[in-house]
Amino acid sequence: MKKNLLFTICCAMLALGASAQIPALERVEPMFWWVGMSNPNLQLIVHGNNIAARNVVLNYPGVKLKAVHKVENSNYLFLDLEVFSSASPGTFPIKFTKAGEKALVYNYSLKKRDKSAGRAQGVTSKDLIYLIMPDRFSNGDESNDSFDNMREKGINRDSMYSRHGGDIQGVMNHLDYLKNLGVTAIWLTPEIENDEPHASYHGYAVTDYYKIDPRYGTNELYKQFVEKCHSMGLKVIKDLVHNHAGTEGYTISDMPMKSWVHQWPTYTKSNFRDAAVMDPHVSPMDRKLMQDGWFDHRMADMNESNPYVQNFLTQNHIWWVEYAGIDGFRLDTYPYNDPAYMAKWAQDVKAEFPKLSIFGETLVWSAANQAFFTQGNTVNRGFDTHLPGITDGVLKDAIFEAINGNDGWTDGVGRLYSVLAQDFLYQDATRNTIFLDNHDMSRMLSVLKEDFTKYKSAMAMLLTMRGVPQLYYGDEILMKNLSDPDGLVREDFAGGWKGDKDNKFTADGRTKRENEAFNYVSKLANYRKVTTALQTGKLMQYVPEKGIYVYFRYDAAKTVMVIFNSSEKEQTASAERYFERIGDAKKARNVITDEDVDLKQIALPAKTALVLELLPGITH
Ligand SMILES: [Ca+2]
Ligand SMILES: [Ca+2]
Repeated sequence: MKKNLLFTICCAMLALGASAQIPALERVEPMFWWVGMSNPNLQLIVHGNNIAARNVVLNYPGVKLKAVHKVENSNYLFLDLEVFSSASPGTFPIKFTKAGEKALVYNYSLKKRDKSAGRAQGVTSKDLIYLIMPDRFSNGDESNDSFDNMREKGINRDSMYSRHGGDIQGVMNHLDYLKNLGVTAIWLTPEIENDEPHASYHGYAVTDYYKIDPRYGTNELYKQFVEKCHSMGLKVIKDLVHNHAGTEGYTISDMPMKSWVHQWPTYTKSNFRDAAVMDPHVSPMDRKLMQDGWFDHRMADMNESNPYVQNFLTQNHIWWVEYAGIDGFRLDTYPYNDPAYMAKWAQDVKAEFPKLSIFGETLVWSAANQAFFTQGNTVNRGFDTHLPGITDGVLKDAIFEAINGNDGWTDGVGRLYSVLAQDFLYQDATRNTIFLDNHDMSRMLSVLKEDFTKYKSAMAMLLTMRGVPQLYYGDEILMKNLSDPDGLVREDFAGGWKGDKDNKFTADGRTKRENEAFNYVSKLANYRKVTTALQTGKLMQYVPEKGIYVYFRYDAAKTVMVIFNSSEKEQTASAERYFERIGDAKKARNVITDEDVDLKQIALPAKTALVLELLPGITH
């Protein structure tokens, strides 16, 4: 999430008390739960008109109502339950009683956990992630394009700020395409309800934490999507936003208590300076502004030190994993959150789902800044974040610098070499998600000035480097544009809508150049899929010389050499210098062309990266 992507519409500071009349019992969340979770405690949030004036009655074997909390706003009750492992799955009434009035009843269900293999299996460096903005990928169901009871109505594909009609069904219709490309995991930008009046398509202003946006589908369809992905060997990552919530959600428009969100006398935005989180010389006010300032007028900053907020968010996230079986979480705007809460959150989630993978968005400017947020770095902090990985934007910039820049101590390939040397900062850099672009930044092809050779070199590095590689939808068919504004990098995938002139999902609908790009990415991605050296192998890199940069990925099974000529001229390289990894190999196979390459004389066209699998040497 980038700070400048939204309309900024003034709104007064939030106060308690909704203007609109709410039903006597509007909702109970989580709306159901499971028996046998590792944490037996469950806190229900109950919203209803003056619900606090009622008593709560709950009788079910194995479930104890430990406490009923009344808070500032009488439209809320918080119920602390303990669900013992002895409880049987089933449904029981929770009664809200008041003398002289009919009791209100919510039938609460405790379900049996689904422990089938393949659920919540984690996304690792063995995977290749494909990031999709669902509104802009494919419209698989025209009947859900617009709803009269939602604030933003209609679709308009000519406007980059409007909804375009893409949905979960559209993604489901193209899983074969993704599978063929070599993708193994799908990350959708938030598909949760965003019932905001403007630019709601991006999904980062949640208004209902427990509901897939009807314009994307239903909760049931989302679950089916995950199950279908799993049946095809694909994993699913869910995008979570802890830091802020859309101002139209019920917990914001009718807050339980003033301290639900960070309150300021007048609208106060974040200073967007992650350095203030880690700076030993920091001004306390600067740090407060960074963490407690608002991201946008329409995105209320959650007060994550409030225990009710903590329970509300954490339980919601656990609910989605157990409900749908998703495999990983991407955490939006990670540095803006309360660090202590996020550490606790990660531990609570991992206690329930040990294999689930988690990576945090850290749009920061140095490896040290990124590494600060990761697991195992306790310097100057006194606690561990328990965050396994981050989005490695620093490596992205270094790859672009290696390709676009000129070789120097810290420029050109020298930058990439230095940034990788800084992996000592991480407990395990292979847990970082690596990428060349996403929905918040310029598309890679445009950053590389639409140079096709550079495009291939960048893709070669992305798919052979340490970490969990992530593609952004359409990069494989040469979608382009600079992110100015964001909408330009969120264009529709051609062929995703009925009646589209071109269908880039098929080879016939792509140009020759687009097919060349697709085939290049697909060949490397599918090679990566069967090459453990690229997934979990070690990395060894060499000091660049004459603008030539070389690294190896290797394990007991294979050695893959990546050699990149960053200069503007063709060069010839000999592999002798790399004897530690070459051993007695004389030849290698070019993974893209399948041609044999003589390692004594490797021809390197300008700005080209070769991916070479070493062929075993002949021993006498
Ligand atoms: Ca639709
Ligand atoms: Ca915050």
